[in-house]
Amino acid sequence: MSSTASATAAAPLPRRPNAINELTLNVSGMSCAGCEEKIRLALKDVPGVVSTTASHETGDVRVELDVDQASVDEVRRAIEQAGYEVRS
Ligand SMILES: [Cu+2]
Repeated sequence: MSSTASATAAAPLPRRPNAINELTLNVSGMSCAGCEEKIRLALKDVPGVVSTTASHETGDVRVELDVDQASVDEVRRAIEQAGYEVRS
């Protein structure tokens, strides 16, 4: 009389909603639409970056990023490597 019933029903994994976060940085040194484009291109290659919106008028760079993959430090470094200064 052996009971081999397994009572370990797999608990449903907690589903992470696509963890995308938005980050806004203030960047100095942008003076025209070409600068905005340069920053967008620089961030395109950073892992986890989903999209970038830059404005040379306000100096704001808004980055949508997948927090599972992206690191804020890498985002800042990419902007600095493109020749701009991240103020905040
Ligand atoms: Cu420019």
